Amino acid sequence: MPDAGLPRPTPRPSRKPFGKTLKVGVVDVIYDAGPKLSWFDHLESQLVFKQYAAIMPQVVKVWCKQLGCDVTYKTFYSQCDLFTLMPDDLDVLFVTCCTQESHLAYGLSRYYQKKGTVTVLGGPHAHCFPNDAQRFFDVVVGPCNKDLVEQILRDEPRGGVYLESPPPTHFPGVEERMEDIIEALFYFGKPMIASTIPIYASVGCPYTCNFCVDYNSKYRTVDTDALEADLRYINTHHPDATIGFHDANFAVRFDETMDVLERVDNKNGYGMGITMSVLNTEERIMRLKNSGCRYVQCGIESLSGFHGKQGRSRKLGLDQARQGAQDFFENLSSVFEMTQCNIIFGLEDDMGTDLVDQYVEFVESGAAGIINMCIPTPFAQTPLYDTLVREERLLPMPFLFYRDSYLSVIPKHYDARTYYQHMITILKSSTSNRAIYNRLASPRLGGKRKFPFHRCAGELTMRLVDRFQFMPTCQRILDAFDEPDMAAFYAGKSKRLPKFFRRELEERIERLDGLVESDEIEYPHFESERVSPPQGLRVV
Ligand code: B12
Ligand code: SF4
Repeated sequence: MPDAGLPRPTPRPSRKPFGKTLKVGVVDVIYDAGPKLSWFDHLESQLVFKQYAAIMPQVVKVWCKQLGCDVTYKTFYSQCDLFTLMPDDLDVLFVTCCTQESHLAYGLSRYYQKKGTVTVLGGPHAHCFPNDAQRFFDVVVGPCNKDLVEQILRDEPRGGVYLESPPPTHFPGVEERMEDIIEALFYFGKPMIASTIPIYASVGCPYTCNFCVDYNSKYRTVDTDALEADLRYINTHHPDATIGFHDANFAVRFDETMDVLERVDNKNGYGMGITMSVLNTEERIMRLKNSGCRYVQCGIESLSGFHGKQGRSRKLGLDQARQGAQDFFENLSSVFEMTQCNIIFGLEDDMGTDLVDQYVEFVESGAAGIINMCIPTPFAQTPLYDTLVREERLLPMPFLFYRDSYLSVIPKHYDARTYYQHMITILKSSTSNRAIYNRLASPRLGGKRKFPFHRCAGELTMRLVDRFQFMPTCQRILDAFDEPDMAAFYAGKSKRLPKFFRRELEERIERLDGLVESDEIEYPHFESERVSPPQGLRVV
């Protein structure tokens, strides 16, 4: 059952419930490109990371405005000095960030605390590592609705408290968020080729992948009337913009979501992430295409556990799994302009060189478009994190290394040096002559390119990033294994951060001098293993 029956809060008239007009800031700290930016970093920040703006900070901004506050909302993607984004005289500052940017969020919080502002952290990092964040913020929030925001604005709590509420049953629509969408995602007030308008058709996910924060979330489609209103608004006012569905897993209730897109006769292009098992018929794939879908992202996660993603109970041999993935993506990328395949190399079932060979074959076959190769990251509040703590395979890496290229865990079946060697082999294959030829040559010449060359720009960029950013960083880390402190750290014999990482840590936090001590970032407060974690609530 969709939750169309859930009560919608009655809109409240604008008022001043806090005795005065509170000055409030909302900052989405998206990306730290480091202290010195090359021209490529500038370009990447503008075209890629700017587009990572989240929906929830915009929602919080709308709520604060409805509560009569004077609110400034900004995103930070390394486009300027973080400390000049906001007015200086804020009463309350809301910040959100992923774990890899938490050092910047911490610095920003201290900067405003010194001015007397109450600082609040919500979002992915607050969800995963509240204990660590409580050292730097006055308030850290988990699930959060408008009443909780109102409570924080009224009480202005301090001292690192943790607060949570039931999640919202309704999100402000695109029309209410539009000025923030323009601020965050458009260029000079207009949508450009990279611009998206982010919306939800659902929140949560009914699947239970052990590395994912959504493994135990409750899946809910948003009110179909609200989705319809959003789509009609976008089609009428911004027909050239691309819609970005920020659902953890799009259209799990496939017919229900498609019915809305079809009812609206959606003409805007859209992109989303979806589970392979949902796309199990040709009819579904064509329904997606005909409703405007241009970009599809699917997670294989691992060829070792591939059968699960396809909704099969029988475990496949690696060769069969690779062939299955290849067939699936070949079909997909002949229909959609842009496809992305997410792989996490080094999950618990991954082992041996056969797996690496199969990934190389898969990548070079040119079947998938963008290959998003990830390193397992130990986000807390997940079963994988609990296992890593229990088995003492969680390395004491500072959170700013919870990003591409940096391994913060001891993989179950690879030592770190071998792991990096394999990762480099796979990354190299994504820009090998064979991969480029298979992917970009037209079918006339034996390749698999179905769309005009200029439509492959996104994919080419990602492959160049792999070759010239991701892979060289992996190579530098691999080379550093010759330093004894590095080898000892990755063997779990020393907890001291190797000099190689300390140098980068110091470079990155130099900008936070006088706000955070390097020790505070170097030694995060990790969450402990949960003894009886909440069970998955599978609602499909
Ligand atoms: C949509 C999405 C994206 C989109 C949009 C970015 C975004 N931040 O939303 C795109 C594709 C761009 C993206 C990119 C990335 N993502 Co992402 N993404 C998600 C996803 C699937 C949904 C987020 C969402 O909107 N959920 C729905 C909302 C309603 O639920 P919620 O997030 O649980 O929020 C509740 C509370 O946390 C709170 N809340 C949330 N935000 C805020 C903000 C404030 C101010 C307050 C007060 C409260 C509050 O209220 C909500 C309602 O109760 C999540 C998975 C997940 N479930 O969160 C991953 C997730 C957030 N992504 C993740 C990661 C790692 C990334 C990348 C770093 C990947 C990469 N290597 O490039 C980038 C970086 C993005 C960035 N800098 O923000 C991780 C973050 C883990 C972490 N602790 O850091 C997650 C959790 C997935 C995972 N691995 O488990 N992502
Ligand atoms: S299917 Fe995707 S969103 Fe759902 S639990 Fe697995 S990884 Fe997370």
